Amino acid sequence: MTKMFSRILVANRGEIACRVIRTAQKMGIGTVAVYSDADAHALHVAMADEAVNIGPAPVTDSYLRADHIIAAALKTGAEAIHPGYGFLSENPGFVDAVVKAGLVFIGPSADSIRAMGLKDAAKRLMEKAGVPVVPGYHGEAQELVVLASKAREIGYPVLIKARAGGGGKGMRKVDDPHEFAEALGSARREAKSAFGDDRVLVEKYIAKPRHIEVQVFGDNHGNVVHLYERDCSLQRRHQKVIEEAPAPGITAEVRAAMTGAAVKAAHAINYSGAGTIEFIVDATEGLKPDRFWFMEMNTRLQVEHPVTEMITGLDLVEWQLRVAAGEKLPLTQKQIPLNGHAIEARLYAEDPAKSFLPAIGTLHHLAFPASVRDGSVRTETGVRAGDTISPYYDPMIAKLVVHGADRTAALTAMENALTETEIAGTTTNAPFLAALIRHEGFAAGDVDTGLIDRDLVRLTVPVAVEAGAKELAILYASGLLKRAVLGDPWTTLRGYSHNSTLAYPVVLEEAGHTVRYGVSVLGDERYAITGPETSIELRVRHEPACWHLTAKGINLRAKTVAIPNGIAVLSKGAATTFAVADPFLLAEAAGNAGDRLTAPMPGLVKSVRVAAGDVVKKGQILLVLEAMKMEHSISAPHDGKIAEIASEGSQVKEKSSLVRFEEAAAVDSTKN
Ligand code: MV4
Repeated sequence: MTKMFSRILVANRGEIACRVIRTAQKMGIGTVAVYSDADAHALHVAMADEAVNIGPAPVTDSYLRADHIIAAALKTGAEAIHPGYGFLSENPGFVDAVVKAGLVFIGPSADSIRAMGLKDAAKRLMEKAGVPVVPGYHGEAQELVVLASKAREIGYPVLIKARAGGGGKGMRKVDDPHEFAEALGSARREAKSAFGDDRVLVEKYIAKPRHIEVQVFGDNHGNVVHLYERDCSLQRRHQKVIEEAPAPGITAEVRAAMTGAAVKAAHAINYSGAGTIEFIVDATEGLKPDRFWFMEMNTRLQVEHPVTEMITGLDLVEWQLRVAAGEKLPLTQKQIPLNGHAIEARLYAEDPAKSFLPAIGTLHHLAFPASVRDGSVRTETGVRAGDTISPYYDPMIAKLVVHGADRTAALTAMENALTETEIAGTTTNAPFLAALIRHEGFAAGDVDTGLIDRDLVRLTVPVAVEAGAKELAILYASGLLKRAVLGDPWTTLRGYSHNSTLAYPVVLEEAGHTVRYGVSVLGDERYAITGPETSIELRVRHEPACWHLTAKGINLRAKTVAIPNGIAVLSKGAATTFAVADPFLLAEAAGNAGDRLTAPMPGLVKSVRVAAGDVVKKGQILLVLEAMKMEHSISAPHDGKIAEIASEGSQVKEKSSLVRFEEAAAVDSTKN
């Protein structure tokens, strides 16, 4: 007889911590959250029965501190640790330490993780177990002559890969033998700096690859099953964007071959718990049973596990807990259903129109699709309205997961889910995701890992501001719409027009300029907006979930929400924000412009290139700010003399001063 845990610690944050806690609660298991200083008020902390602070915001000081996490488990009486994904989830040293502390690691053994950690050794092991592996050289020899002759045997083009690799680092495609030595040198240097290991392997280059992975599950009684495949071919810079199950176009024959190979792979390392076998598939001639090869195994629960849950109706976290507690797998292979089609989209705080620059900001308004409606939509998130996307962690806001009877129904459900998602306060990739869902190649199931890059320009065009959005923002900012809804007789008075010179002022900040508008009431639901050049008459009706604005050339249904310093207009899954200036603060703000550079987001001053007293030229780089794992050069907006500059190594808050100029350039920010 096995006994289920009475309390577990979740060694993670964000949506996956919330996901694990939810299943634990369903099973009546107590939960302990851990959190960094930055996460004290995070959703996962609020959801757990208790929570322990494990250190400062940087992950190396908190979520990667194995010692603090194990101490937290011991202190709170947790019997087992769920690692989620990322962080310590595939760290065999952590698993050893957990076991040594007398706790259970909810995941595979340290040996299983080690067996799959190095890509060359894993491939040799899989080859021996009879799992198809990409034709190539996965041996120990590293001399140029040996590798170059192996490349000739394999046949060009070949791909050089770091054996410690992942994420495409240290990967070089070589088309011609003359380029081999050069490519090897550069792959080695990149691998050395990324992984501290410059050993490589050489493979046949697969020209039009698809990424198809098989979900496997093992228990501690020698059983292994698979839960079908997921297609994760839609990636950008090795980051998955959209995942789905089943794989488009897969046949029963190919599925049997792939899932059979995956189960064989898991058996070869006595695998226990949730795992994924990744295959690379040559999609040049459709899916064929002899055109897929083992890439690597992920020895953890994956981000995209919900698509598998949607098609099987199973709870993979529940399975993880049961297996870790010593139970046998809940179902046999034959009992595992496959129903319909599921798609997941990763909603990120980032700006596709600016090379996917990570965005930060506060989620002033956040509303997800009605998640329970009919079970066809599920949102996995770790944030709430009012939360801030911090530069310390992955900027994923949520995963939207949909299910439909078939792929077409799932695509429609996803398009609706994206349209119903309302986020104001930060830029998101929702329009990019919607463009992908509508992409004719994707819709046809013709997916491969190059799809996004081939059509990147088209997929990332900035969304045009909808006609009427600005007018609606101005009307809302005037306060007149709210009064009309509340039935204020002053504004709802029919025929109210005798005092049309009384215009309510609204001042917007538009592209660095301050623009003044006046709003007057013409009658019931009728208004006029007078701007610097034009005047427009509009009608606004209040509908249950939105405003309906009509005017010449305008027919807009949208929601409005007030956010700090502005109004967001939400429609069709996109938010357009308008900065509203308080006319009384304008004069003061104008006096401060031009002589100061402020931090566009919180971050670390990585390097300072000039000093106080230096005379600088327009465009000259003054300092480098590291934020969101990226470096941003801050350059001089005009010639001038530096009065003050932030110090190297200092942490700065959003909008705090980075540079102050001595000779302020004359800037007239009040002109229209
Ligand atoms: C390949 C390949 C083509 N041929 N191997 C990229 C990350 C790493 N885990 C495996 N990767 C690839 N390996 C051979 N022999 C093309 C890729 C690849 C890729 C693979 C899966 C998903 C997206 C990808 C994007 C670019 C390249």
